[in-house]
Amino acid sequence: MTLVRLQMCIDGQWVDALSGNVFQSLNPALAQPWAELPDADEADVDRAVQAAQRAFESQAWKGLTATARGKLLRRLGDLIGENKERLAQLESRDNGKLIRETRGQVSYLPEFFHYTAGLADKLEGSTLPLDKPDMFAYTVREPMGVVAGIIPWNSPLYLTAIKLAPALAAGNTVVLKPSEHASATVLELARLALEAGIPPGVINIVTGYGPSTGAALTRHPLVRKIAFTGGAATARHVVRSSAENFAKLSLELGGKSANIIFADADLDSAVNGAIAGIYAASGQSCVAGSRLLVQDEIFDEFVERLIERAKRIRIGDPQADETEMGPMATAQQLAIVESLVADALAEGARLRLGGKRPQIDGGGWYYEPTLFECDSSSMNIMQEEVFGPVASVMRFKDEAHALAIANDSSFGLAAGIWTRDLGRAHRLVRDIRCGIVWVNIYRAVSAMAPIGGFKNSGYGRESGIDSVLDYTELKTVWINLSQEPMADPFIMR
Ligand code: TXE
Repeated sequence: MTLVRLQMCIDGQWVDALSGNVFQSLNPALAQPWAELPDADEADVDRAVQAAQRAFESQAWKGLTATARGKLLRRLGDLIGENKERLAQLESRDNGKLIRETRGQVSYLPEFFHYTAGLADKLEGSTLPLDKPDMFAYTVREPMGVVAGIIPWNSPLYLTAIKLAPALAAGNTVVLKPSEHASATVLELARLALEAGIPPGVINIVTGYGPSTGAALTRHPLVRKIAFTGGAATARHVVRSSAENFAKLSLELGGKSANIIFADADLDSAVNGAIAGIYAASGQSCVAGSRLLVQDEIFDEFVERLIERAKRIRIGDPQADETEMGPMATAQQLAIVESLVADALAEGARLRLGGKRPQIDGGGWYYEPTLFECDSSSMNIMQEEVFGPVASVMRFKDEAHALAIANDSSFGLAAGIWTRDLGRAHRLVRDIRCGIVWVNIYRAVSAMAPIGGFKNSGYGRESGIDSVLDYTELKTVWINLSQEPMADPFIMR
């Protein structure tokens, strides 16, 4: 099969790596390479960062009013909308995500650009009510400079959009490093950005592996901010790299989110919420509701209904309209899932569903929807992120018990609460230690709603107004209003 040859985007040009080295991107449904991309090294990364720095200082970008920047972002959002089917198909092919899901995500993508476009000219400073009558002081929000975006493979377009849109709205320039497993749609975004009129050099994409290309980018001395989404082990490398020049960081690192179902919940909704939480996106979602906590009284009925629905999930070709669950995006991820399932069996978790690869033609990296029943929250399968279609379910007695299990995690990204009792919902919302809580819904997202975690799920927030502020520096300006000359500093008064 002939491979599609892709190039990376530096300074508005489509280029190969200076070394000429390439790597392959694989189609997860077939476990076959479909594209070849430049394998960027330190010299390529330096070229991209230098281009971003030049663009940052250029009149073509810096000279634009914030309103004009907002218009460019709005145009980019429109172009994404016009190209949504092509982008959805491409992402599905590149990372094995269901076409239904990529269509849904890409259709909503313009909203992120439109929303942040509107914020571009509303990044106001403030005047300060000083305790010094002869002084006037105010603050100004300024862009930071070159932003590095490190993107994972699970939702490349969405996870790029929530970094790119606020970074550009605030007037920064960016260098993005998509995952070596799924770079194609991020490259397409750069093409659309150029078409929208965003000046060359404002968005640069370098393709390649994490420890080489990614590390070269995160330790580059001109990078002022790093927005990272990925795993905790990699995040530790990124944090160390950022220490070189104290680049500001935001980290979104996944979780082991509790989805808590009380006996008074609408069970049909709760089953759908549990399925959406863990089997949608084949469980490869940072907010996956991978710990199902179910109240004693309804435990058996709930688990039975969940298994009955999960058994009917249609696994197969992610690009077919009828498919409900596609493959794992990478062979490595499939290996992680298999190894954590083996550990769970060894530690005595009871396998209620799945636990193996299904028989699917084509040789892709498929895994069955899997459910373990657990007796203790300290079991590995209740603590470790699987990042696959593997849920653990555990009973609880009452609200206090549910809360204790929910908070017994090193992660703190998200939680779901299913109940008709308003007081209980609010008590749990208050006491659960995590960044997103959904009540009687799961996995809802919006351009206006911040996403981010507590504890080992990382820090910083993406989406929403605060995410744009996170891409700015705050400058404080002092003006002396006095008509008197400034006093001699060595004469104490
Ligand atoms: O992620 P990595 P991996 C979790 C999930 C998964 C685990 C490992 O549990 O099983 O992480 O996945 C780049 N310097 N999540 O190994 O390594 C890499 O090239 C700079 C949760 O695929 O974190 C890619 O672009 N960059 C998550 C990006 O980091 C480096 C999504 C993410 O890859 C680098 C994905 C380095 N030294 C995985 N090494 C979520 N929060 O949604 C790698 N990279």
